[in-house]
Amino acid sequence: MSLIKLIDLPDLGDERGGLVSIEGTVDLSFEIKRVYFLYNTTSNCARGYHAHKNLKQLAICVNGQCDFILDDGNSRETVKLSSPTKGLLIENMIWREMHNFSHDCVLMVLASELYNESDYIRDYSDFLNSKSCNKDTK
Ligand code: T46
Repeated sequence: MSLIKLIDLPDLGDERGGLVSIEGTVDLSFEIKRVYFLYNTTSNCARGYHAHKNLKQLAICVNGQCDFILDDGNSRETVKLSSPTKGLLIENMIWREMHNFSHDCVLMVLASELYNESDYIRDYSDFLNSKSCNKDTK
């Protein structure tokens, strides 16, 4: 099964321009508790390099483009986000990296939880260990 789960976000726009609406628990499997966005990302800068223990997120490139790498510890896939009508669903316990931000990229993220640094796994070996521990207890 692919790690890349893209959600189509209907464009409700008209001749005046685009409009996308996202309703937590209606369009998403989680309630939206936090919204943040990345913008003015320095060229050639990569971000992410972590996984979350519990957090689920939907990432939408509302302007410009960037690449996401998702990794579940077994396989690694890349997807380019370049449309405000496509949302990338990122489940918990998925390692993510973001690369190739265009200068005009605005990456908006809808998150299922408030910010909590203890939910981050920022070391790749720790991530792989946590994945294999989860496997062992199943
Ligand atoms: C993710 C990817 C897609 C906060 O204080 N509150 C927040 O809501 C966020 C998101 C970050 N921060 C602080 C934590 C760090 O001191 O802002 C600083 C930069 O965060 P970080 O280095 O984690 O940023 P990215 O771009 O590597 O990752 C972010 C999110 O943190 C992460 O959850 O999945 O975007």
